[in-house]
Amino acid sequence: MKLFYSDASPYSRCVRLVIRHLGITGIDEVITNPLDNGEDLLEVNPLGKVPCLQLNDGSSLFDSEVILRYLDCEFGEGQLFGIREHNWIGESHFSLIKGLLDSADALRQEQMRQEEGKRSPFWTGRFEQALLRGLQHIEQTGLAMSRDLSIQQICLACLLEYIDFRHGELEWRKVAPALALWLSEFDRLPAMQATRPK
Ligand SMILES: N[C@@H](CCC(=O)N[C@@H](CS)C(=O)NCC(=O)O)C(=O)O
Repeated sequence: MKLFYSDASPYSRCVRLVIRHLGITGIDEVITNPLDNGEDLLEVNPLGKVPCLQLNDGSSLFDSEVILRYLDCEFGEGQLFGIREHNWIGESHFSLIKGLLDSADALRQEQMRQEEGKRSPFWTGRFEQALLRGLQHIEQTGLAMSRDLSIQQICLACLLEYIDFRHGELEWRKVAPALALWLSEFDRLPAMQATRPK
């Protein structure tokens, strides 16, 4: 199998963490800048986005959620997502974190527009507020406190470190101090250190 990923992409990092956590071998990780519009990526994902997992039969899986569910189902016996029918609240927490990843990514796009003098204060503020509100909500659910490693925790760690990487000015630790403490522990995992955004 072949995983198209980029080092900066938090969605790619979630997948790379799961590969390491489940001890999956036989995936060739191919670093790819989606903005280059390389033929290799466009052939497997018409959206031109990473991550994308090409299976051994040539077919491909995207986006990150589909890849994560596939890996958990095929290699993890569902240990990360759990049994869907019985965990609707957990599913919503996953959706919240995924939505926050989208807000952080959209905020990055605003940041890039600033270089062209086209940043929108309205959208910048809206994405920032969504991030702060969402993290405060996650803090209150206590999901980071569970001892069992879940897909929510993996994606949350990727989200928080992506915010630090791209949006250091966002003072999220003030609204979610328990998450900050949790991240400082979680960050010690070898898989976290091996997949730092750059
Ligand atoms: N919903 C997608 C989002 C993937 C995504 O937006 N990836 C970014 C990198 S962080 C990308 O490839 N951007 C290129 C583009 O938007 O054209 C997922 O969960 O995989």
